[in-house]
Amino acid sequence: MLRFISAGESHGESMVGILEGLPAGLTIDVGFINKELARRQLGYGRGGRMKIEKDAIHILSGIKGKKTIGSPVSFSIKNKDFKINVLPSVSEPRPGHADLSGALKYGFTDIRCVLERASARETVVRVAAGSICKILLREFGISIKSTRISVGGQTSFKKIKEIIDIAKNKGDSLGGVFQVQAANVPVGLGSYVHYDRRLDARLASGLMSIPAIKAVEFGAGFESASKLGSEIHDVIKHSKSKGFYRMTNNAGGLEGGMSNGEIIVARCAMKPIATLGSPLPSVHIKTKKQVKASVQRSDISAVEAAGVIGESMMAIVIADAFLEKFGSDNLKQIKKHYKSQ
Ligand code: EPS
Repeated sequence: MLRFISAGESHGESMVGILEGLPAGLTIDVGFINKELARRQLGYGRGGRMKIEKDAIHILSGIKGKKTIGSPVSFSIKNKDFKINVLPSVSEPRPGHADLSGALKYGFTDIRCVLERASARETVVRVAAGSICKILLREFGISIKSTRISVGGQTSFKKIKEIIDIAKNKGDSLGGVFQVQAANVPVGLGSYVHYDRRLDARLASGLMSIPAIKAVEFGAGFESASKLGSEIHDVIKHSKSKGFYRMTNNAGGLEGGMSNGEIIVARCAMKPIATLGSPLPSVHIKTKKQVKASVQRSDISAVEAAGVIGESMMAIVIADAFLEKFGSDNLKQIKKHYKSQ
């Protein structure tokens, strides 16, 4: 079993991760991890923080030379904007953010205690862990990529830039839709026997856990609900070169909670970022008087970055399911198991 845990506050000293359950003998390419971290920082509409940070992984354990040794891989990513102890307290919860529910849950009157951890800065750790999982998966030809489908309902980059600029000038924000897909995933990852072993459920959970994601669908997803069975189910074929395959991929590579050998396709809907330059009405956490929500430095839109994070969550979940099926303690053995399928 692959386990992953993160720690760190947005303006704390460092973001930290532990990835446990990797086989021994995997060569870790730090340059690749840093490139993936840089991809998470990109996209039109990002805020000032991305100009401050140049995220880079510092591996602390689990690797000797360049290879994994089976022990937990722990790592940190420094926050250049480390200033948590001098930042002012926050009393005006932002609608759409973790601010209010988080403060009520933990009994805080300073919302900063919530927003520091609820920040999307945490996703830098997911991308670091996800890129390590991608390194494992590419040993078996599995590749994962993402595409921005739309921002604020627009699909052309020209229009997207325009509406992001307008939103920025108005002190507003935008969400969007991105797609994540995994190619060359072998048949039978996940399982139909229990709810918590289903690959679709595990992928949905991983993707839904990305901050601001409000919907996840696979393949034809919501559209399939209005179709006939004969229109939507992917006809099965067989050829000598391809083996079993499907004529279409409305199932998004997932049937019965398992990978079916086709490309796994997920789409995620991201709500607009909760911090607004022209804030919505809110209520002061102590006085209970009507106020404007707090304004924190933030992105206007971050759909492309969310796509990179989606790739990472998909990589972590698929790597876990892959190790379940072919797993063992070292890469050589896994390759033997994989070949013998
Ligand atoms: C982010 C870091 C944050 C925000 C943004 C994404 O840093 P700061 O709060 O210092 O600007 O830019 O986070 C949010 C949108 C959020 O709601 O917290 C990052 O590293 O991606």
